[in-house]
Amino acid sequence: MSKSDKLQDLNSLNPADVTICETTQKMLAKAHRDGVETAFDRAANMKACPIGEKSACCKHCAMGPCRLNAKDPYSKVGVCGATIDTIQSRNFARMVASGTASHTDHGMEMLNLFKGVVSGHIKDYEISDTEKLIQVAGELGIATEDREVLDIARDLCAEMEKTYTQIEGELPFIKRAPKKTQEMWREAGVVPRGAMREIMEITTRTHMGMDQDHTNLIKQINRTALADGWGGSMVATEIGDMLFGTPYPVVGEVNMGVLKEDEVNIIIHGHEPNLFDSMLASVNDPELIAKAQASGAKGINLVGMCCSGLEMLSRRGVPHAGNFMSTEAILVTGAVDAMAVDVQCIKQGLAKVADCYGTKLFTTNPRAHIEGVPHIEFEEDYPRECTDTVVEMAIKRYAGRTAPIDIPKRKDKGVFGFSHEYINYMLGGTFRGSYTPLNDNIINGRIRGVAGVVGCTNPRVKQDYVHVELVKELIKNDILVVQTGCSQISLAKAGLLTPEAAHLAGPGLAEVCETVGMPPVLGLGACVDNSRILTAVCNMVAAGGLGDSIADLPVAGAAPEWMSEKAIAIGQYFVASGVYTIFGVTFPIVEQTKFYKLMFEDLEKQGMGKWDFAVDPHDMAAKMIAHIEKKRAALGLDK
Ligand code: XCC
Ligand code: SF4
Repeated sequence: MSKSDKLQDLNSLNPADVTICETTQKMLAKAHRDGVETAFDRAANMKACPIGEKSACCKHCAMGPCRLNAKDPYSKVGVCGATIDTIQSRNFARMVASGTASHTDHGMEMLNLFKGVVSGHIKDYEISDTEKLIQVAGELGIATEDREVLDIARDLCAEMEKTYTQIEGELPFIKRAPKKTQEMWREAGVVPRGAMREIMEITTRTHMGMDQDHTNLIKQINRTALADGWGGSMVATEIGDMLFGTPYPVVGEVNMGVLKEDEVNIIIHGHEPNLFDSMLASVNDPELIAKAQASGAKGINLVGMCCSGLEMLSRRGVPHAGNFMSTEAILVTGAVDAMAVDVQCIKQGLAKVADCYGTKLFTTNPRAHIEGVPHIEFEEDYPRECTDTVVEMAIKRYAGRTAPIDIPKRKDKGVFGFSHEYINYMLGGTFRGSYTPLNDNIINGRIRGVAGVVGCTNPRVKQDYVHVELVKELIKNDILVVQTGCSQISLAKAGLLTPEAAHLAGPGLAEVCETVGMPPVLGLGACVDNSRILTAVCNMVAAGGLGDSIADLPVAGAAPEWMSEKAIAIGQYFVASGVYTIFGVTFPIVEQTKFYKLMFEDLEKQGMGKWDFAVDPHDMAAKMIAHIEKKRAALGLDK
């Protein structure tokens, strides 16, 4: 294709059709003028495969690959005889395996870091929340009275390590769930032992010629997913809090306007908070600041993107430049001097865009290199070696900036950092024994229920649009919304993470928000912090008056623009924990199959939640509201 053909092709995509994010629109238009392609263009040019989209194909062995008919799913079987239900459940299982592996691997890295800090050989980080450490240790049955913090911490490391390595028994954090939920899991045979074991077992059970009954495989799907939510993710969140501090509300700025034309701009994009924390130390180093100034910059401006950015926004108020579908677009500003990435959700396409605009892109994690992108390994024993180098390279790029700079001016403010502890404090007081204000307000109907709206953005739907419309509709109907991940940035850009947004809420929720001074939409952090939602629902059950298992609560979850396997694992652990969960975009199971019915209807009969699907945000809201009202009726509220 010649350059002019390519420009023509790029210009056929109208930015306003693919995103409601004003700054991303501007940068996409600029990218087109510059002849630069992004994932939005590629999505438009790559039609999703209709068979793969519905998960109606299998390539688990060389007798295939086998393609079944997604329109007439029982008309064919694979060469081995595998039915549509076997093929779909195996594919789904592998998505859960990969998603769970991602969060548990992240959690295990956090545990290794924590172990290094506790043993004293890692010196660049320290325990910053001992209160949390003692509380979690106590919860896991570790003696805490009259003991040194480091002693308790050593026992806590050993206990939390079981999350990964235990071969028999139950994951430590299973204890946190309501008794009835735990019993339901035991009865269904889905209590995870250790994440490594579950991921190993699910991988073998999906090999050719293994588990070919979706009603049996679902048990391992649930067990693996639960090892994510109540295992890897929960450990990552809790250790993150112990090391970097438990979040409490902080005002932060989001959107591309957080870049500064006259400063050295550095973006950290990824998932592990340690890289970001060390980068924060580097950019505050007087020597490096002096170097930046010597090169003509006013200073060094550090901003986040995606999940580690959310952790740092929640804990330290570090500005956040945008969510997953803005990571290429932001490079088009020409203002990003360096972007350092670690793990997960790093598009390979970033390399080319960075190259076009002279941004120095670095990978830092041994598990995630990108071909052709320089790698500066981040080592926890000497973290500053990596982060200082990135800063130096960014300063160099600043000094030699050649590309014209075009930073969209828009910045939005929001309140972030609602940990489950803070939600308790704000809306709970003492949550054991008598009802809390949160439960009271749900019981009296001022708040109808709670919805978690989380997850990615995806170029197959208009970026941010589904998130924003859905959340607006929910709060208008007096449903309190809690958020994690990229979704939270969508809503922050729309201004809904501010107390002033209370006027968009229904009268009941608005009254509660105004009394407490809180936004109707609460940002809880990164995707691993979905575990905070699990803990919050446990607290709601413990506070009383709303039934005795998670499945009894008037709550619902949604990932309206999901794209990753991690999102599928998260959805599955919410379903297995008792939460109605609805996804948008597309769903990787053919309707009218037995596996679909199992996921969308039958799990609920076992005391779990269930899956649902809708593309349109208003349909999605209506379904979530209907579910919440159904649960209210079952609890005998509003009589
Ligand atoms: Fe990735 Fe965590 Fe999805 Fe965002 S929400 S696109 S998984 S960065 Ni987690
Ligand atoms: Fe085909 Fe069966 Fe092999 Fe899958 S496992 S590719 S369905 S023959």
